[in-house]
Amino acid sequence: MAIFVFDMDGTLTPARLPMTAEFAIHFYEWQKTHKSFIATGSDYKKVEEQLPPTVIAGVTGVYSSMGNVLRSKGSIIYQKDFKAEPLLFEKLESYRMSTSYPGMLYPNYIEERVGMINFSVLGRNCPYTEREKYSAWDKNSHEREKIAAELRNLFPQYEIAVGGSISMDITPQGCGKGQIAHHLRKQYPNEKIIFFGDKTFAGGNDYELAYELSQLENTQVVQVNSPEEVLMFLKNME
Ligand code: M1P
Repeated sequence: MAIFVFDMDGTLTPARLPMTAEFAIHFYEWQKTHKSFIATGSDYKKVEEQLPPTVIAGVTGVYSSMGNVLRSKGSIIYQKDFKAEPLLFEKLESYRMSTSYPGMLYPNYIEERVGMINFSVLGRNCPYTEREKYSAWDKNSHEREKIAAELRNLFPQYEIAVGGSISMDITPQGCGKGQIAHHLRKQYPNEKIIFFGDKTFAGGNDYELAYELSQLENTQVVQVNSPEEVLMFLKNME
């Protein structure tokens, strides 16, 4: 039996929004006959906000915070803590102070999650319209890419993944999303592992997981652009 692994934002749900009822109905039916996992950079609180309890109950496991926490059927299977050095925080503060983004900034710009830090110059507590505004500005200014490149130089001990639309995920080396590939392979040495993500290309926050899987045998990576595409692929795979 194949093991299906799904990114959450942009793959099972629109970015930072709940799974649509229509998607949930089809996906829940599909889950009854397939083994699946969630693999997300978000923390578990956001998984609970975005996925219906039926869908969460239907997966074998949820890797959250870039795979630094694994839950299965409500229990924590493992969790990897990490405390970043003060110099990193100072640097993040300085990016927030010196941004040339012309719009308003919001609180919660350094979010410490288990095993990782999520950094957003804009601030995570922004309204959805402001998220879209910053994201469009960032596409032209490349602010996040520039910050990430500088951080990679200054702190080679960390992995920096420019993930969703407004932020980047910072983890110790080896503790990014790629770790999920190896953990799954240990649990399932012989099964085919199929991963669906919306950012599996270089620079995307699914890339590390897609890349590590591509180095293993009997794996498949499916790049999708929406939850609708996921359903289409699942249907065609029957
Ligand atoms: O797509 C996953 C990403 O979703 C959020 O990113 P953003 O808020 O920038 O759209 C974050 O939870 C991030 O950690 C995660 O990787």
